[in-house]
Amino acid sequence: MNAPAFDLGVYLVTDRACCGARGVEAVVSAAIIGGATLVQLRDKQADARPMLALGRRLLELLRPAGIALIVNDRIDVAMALDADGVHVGQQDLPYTEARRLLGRGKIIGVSVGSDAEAREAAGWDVDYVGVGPAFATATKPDAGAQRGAGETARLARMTGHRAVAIGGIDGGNAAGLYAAGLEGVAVISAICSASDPGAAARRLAGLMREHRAPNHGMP
Ligand code: TZP
Ligand code: MG
Repeated sequence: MNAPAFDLGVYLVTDRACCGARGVEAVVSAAIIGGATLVQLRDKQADARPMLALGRRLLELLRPAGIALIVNDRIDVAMALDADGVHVGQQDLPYTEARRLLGRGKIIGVSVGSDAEAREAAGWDVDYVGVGPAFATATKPDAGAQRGAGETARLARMTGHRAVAIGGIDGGNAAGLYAAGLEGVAVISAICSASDPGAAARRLAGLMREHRAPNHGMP
């Protein structure tokens, strides 16, 4: 069984602190209506059980909308949820172990932040890469130096995989990433910290429609 279809275009990565008192579900709901195309459950602090519970609630919102749910780091939680896939970073289980656990039927994304990581990812049969940080971000203090749109797109191309940019992206700079050839933009604060998350997602979706290249699905 092949991994489910997915669109990296407007990739919402959740953050409980950024979503605040309104809660992650309310933000995800608004973002779906606004035009988010993919959602990642990311919670570095949560224990497995509350993360599982939140994931179940998110699946109830996402399944009817036909939007895939990716789980960050936690392959065990992804499997328990029967989520659509996982995103693994450089300190998480390596890609080959993730694939062995999940099989071909799930989406696996990996983080790429350097030429060496791009070359390594090029040798894996990943479903997508997340490349960054594209711009300066306060959300992940150890993200490293910003690369800018051209450099982010170069790294993405090196991998030969479908690619999403991440880090410091918002309605003010997303157009350049789409125009540079990225299939999508992954955002935390631009949507989760927005006073109107639905409007923030709508703006990004509009930029995607206007600026994304017809042959965006790298390679
Ligand atoms: N990985 C690289 S930068 C980053 C992650 C998870 C943080 C992105 O957050 P924001 O608020 O969209 O800059
Ligand atoms: Mg990780």
